[in-house]
Amino acid sequence: MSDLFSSFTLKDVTLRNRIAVPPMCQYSAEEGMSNHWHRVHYNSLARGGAGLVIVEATAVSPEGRITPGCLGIWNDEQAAELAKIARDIKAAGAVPGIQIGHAGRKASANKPWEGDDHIAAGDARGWETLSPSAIAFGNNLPQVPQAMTLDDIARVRNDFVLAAKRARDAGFEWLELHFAHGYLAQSFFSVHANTRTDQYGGDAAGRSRFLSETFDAVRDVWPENLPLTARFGVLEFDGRDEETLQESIALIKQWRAKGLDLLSVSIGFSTPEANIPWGPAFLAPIAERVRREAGIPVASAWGIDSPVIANQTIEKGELDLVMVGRAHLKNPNWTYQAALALDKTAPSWVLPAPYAHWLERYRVSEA
Ligand code: FNR
Ligand code: 531
Repeated sequence: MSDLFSSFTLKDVTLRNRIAVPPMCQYSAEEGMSNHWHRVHYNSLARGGAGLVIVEATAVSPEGRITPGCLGIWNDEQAAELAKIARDIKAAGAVPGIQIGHAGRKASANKPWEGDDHIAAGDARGWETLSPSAIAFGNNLPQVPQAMTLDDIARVRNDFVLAAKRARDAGFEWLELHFAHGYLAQSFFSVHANTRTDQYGGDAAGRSRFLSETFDAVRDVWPENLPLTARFGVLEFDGRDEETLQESIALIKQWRAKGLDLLSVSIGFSTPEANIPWGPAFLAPIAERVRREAGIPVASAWGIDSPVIANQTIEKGELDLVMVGRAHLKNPNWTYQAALALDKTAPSWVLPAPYAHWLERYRVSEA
């Protein structure tokens, strides 16, 4: 039986355990460029022992950033700096992953700690947003986006392809497409955001066309031997959840057949009216259903910060991989502490030789 500290192999990539750091925006970039903060942040997470560290939502184009502080991968200079982060993560023994995305109608926002709302009209820091239809997200993000033309759709799809190529060439070994959380791709899928009457709207096939075409185009350029994954909001908690879940699972099955290697099960966040039943590991049973019905390995996050619960989700076969987000911000050594809490002997990836020698020969107290 697998547990939290079993290794996990997907394609040619083996993670040293089942713990992943999910993408978490730092809102600390300028013009999409990473800097010393990103190096320190990702190094500490990788050194902490997780098997996989996924770099935060990285925009495929300038207008695809959530805030002016978001990372980008639309030019070679950005990719060259990101390559250093990929190398650092790998040097610390974790697999370097990256999430690429487009924020759609949630773009052009202030940083969360500076309001989390749209940048005011007329402020030069802001920009026009894009979405399948001209529908704003709600009172907090009231800017009405432009409904995308067919040319816009083709261009953004191609931006994903260019971003995937740059991520590949920068040394990332795990790619996650951001198809979740009410950003552009999720908006195409969502009945709350997509009222188009052309081939990109309407029934489930129409609302999933942008996602599937983007997936196919990225599949063509991402190496066969490396994991290609997506994060997707499989439901909204908006009262029509069974219908959305069934549509989602049917779609994931199609992507699985075309080469999706793992799905990170998440929430749609396409409507401010959702009633989300927050609680420890509340999404794990839904992820298990996706795993079983779509026949695909799954990861999931959301309130899995107790080592015992994290381990249970793996042992029960709910998840293949546990995403531990905010708990890693509190404690980048979460994995080491989880190993101690679960009575696992400290593995070499937690105490590499340059540390273990000193700690074993000249024993220091556990306190
Ligand atoms: C996030 N989350 C997130 N999700 C995502 O898909 N891409 C991203 O870039 C981000 N950015 C982000 C920033 C910050 C500061 C937080 C707290 C969260 C969501 C994140 O990956 C994770 O799903 C949630 O934090 C829930 O997991 P935890 O924190 O309960 O373990
Ligand atoms: C969603 C979130 C909601 C509530 C608590 C924590 C996280 N995330 C989504 C993120 C950005 C920050 C908020 C992305 O997917 C980029």
